[in-house]
Amino acid sequence: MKCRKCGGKAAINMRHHKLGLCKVHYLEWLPEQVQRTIEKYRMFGPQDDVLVAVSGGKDSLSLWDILHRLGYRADGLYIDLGIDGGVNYSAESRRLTEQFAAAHGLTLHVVDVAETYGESVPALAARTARGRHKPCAVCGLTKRHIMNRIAHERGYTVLATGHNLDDEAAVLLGNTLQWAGGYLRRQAPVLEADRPGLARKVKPLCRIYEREMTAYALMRGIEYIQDECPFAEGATSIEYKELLNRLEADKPGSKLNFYLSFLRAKENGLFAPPGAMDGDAIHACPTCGQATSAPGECVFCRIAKRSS
Ligand code: Q46
Ligand code: ZN
Ligand code: ZN
Repeated sequence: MKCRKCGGKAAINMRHHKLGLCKVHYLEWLPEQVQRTIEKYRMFGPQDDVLVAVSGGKDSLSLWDILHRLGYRADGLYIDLGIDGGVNYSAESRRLTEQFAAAHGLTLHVVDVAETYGESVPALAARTARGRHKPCAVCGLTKRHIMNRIAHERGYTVLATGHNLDDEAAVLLGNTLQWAGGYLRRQAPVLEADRPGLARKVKPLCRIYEREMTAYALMRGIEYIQDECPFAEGATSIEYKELLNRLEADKPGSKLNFYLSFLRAKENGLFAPPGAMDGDAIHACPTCGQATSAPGECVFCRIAKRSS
């Protein structure tokens, strides 16, 4: 396999694009793809202040690296969830994130959940019915809350996350299997701010295969946390990813096609609500001001209050 650009030895072969590239040209090609995604879905421009949610994993660190290489103003946000699980997951991912920021001279905000709200995510979750099995529900809620808060307080206009194509396709498969209309309607490369003054959420890697992100991180020499969060084990999304991988192995491009056809179908009105939008019941939480559909205070504020 040869590089299509220079004829040298290809470092990666992307069957779905029928494209082989050497290291030099791959490291040029991938940021171009991300730039095209940013433009196609009108995610943000050079005038925006972007906050990248960084977990210490390959996707978010590479996203931060790419945005920086593309010349965007992008700062990082690391949320220390206080997850140990025997592998010191949070401590190690935090160390790697701080190391990356320091090496590239980038601005990183760190929010330590236990320091800020009195308890780590697993401890917060243990107090609620939601936390009976896994802390993921409370974890997701907490991350969303903190991302919105920091973006708002520090004046970022855009919040970028490192979800790649495999992530998005797996979520899409899960939602499709249940015909979860509300979720299908909301799944998109761009989520507009739920209130004026809040940041819009964007996923610049939504068209990039997970395998392509791993290759990028390795070729750029980015040191990232390889362990998954210990609570991710057994998640159905992992099963869906494996299913999609089997499909992809048989028919290269299936994953991308599944996701892009969904976006096109949606553009053509497939999931347009018949009447009122389901966002009608949304109001501002009286405590933190963020949008919520819960009656009265938002669920996060209720959980946080119980621990303090
Ligand atoms: S939600 Fe659950 Fe993740 Fe939080 S507790 Fe770990 S697996 S990190 S994306
Ligand atoms: Zn080349
Ligand atoms: Zn609230």
